[in-house]
Amino acid sequence: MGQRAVREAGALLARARRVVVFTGAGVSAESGVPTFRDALTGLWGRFDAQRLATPAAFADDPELVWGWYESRRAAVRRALPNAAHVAVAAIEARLPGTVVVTQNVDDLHERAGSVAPIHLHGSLFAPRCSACAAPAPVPPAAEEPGEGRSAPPRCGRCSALVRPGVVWFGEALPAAAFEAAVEAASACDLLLTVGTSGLVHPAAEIPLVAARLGASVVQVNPGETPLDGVADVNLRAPAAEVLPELVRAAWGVDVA
Ligand code: BV8
Ligand code: ZN
Repeated sequence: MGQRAVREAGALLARARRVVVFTGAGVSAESGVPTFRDALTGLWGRFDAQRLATPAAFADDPELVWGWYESRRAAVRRALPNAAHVAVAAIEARLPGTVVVTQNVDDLHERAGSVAPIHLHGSLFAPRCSACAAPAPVPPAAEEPGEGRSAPPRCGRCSALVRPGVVWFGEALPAAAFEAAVEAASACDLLLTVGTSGLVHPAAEIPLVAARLGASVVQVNPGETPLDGVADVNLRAPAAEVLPELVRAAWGVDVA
């Protein structure tokens, strides 16, 4: 990784007083959780995520969609947080008041020690009733997580189908989560955007809110994104490799 860019980003982090860390699927890639665009490896290779992650797909074939989320939950349960998640938790520990905003529906930030990440797109671990929205129990880890269709449970209160607790395409983001994320982005002096293609709205607005209000922006992504021109520093490297380098450059601290 270009050491000059890491030093520059480290200086911004060392000076920062209020940090927002904005993450996408790329932060979990090195934990073996496929990014959204390739979330369809294996059986799912023949489906389009953007078609499956919709209310219409669930209405049309609840067992197919529930089975897809079951298999993604099983993959996350098998995964471990990687050094990027640990580095994010280290930033929070060093700078209380750091706000983590994630588009991910996995729980790897929490398992790495992040206190209360804002989940803009919900969570694999918060199923709810599709009719009365009552929270439903998280299904236990199946011995042999199926890689196929699976019948969603029924709501204990109204017997309607239980649905994944995620935000599907065409659905509004949870207002409280989005407002909290906009508020944090408006008040930060540094926004670190990690592992997101920046293509899904309105979540993709969050880094722009921070930049517009004068915050510095550091981007971590091996690939190009629409944020390339917005970022003050682009760290073109995998997150698990460069986030520990960034923390070391800022504070001389070694992430476990
Ligand atoms: C809404 C939960 C309206 C489900 C997700 C045209 C223009 C603009 C917008 C739209 C449009 N047409 C439709 C829309 C709206 C749509 C949208 O934005 N579509 C896009 C595709 C154009 N948005 C919506 O529908 C949203 N709702 O608009 O509602 C409304 C308003 C009011 C009232 C009613 C309705 C809802 C969007 C939420 C969808 N749900 N997830 C699930 O997970 O199954 S989105 C899902 O995809 C993820 O949560 C994530 O947000 C997104 C994928 O993005 P990333 O996380 O960035 O992941 P991706 O795979 O794309 O990229 C990975 C990146 O990591 C890459 O850049 C890669 O280079 C990098 N990387 C890889 N390895 C590493 C790495 N980086 C670092 N280290 C590595 N090792
Ligand atoms: Zn119900």
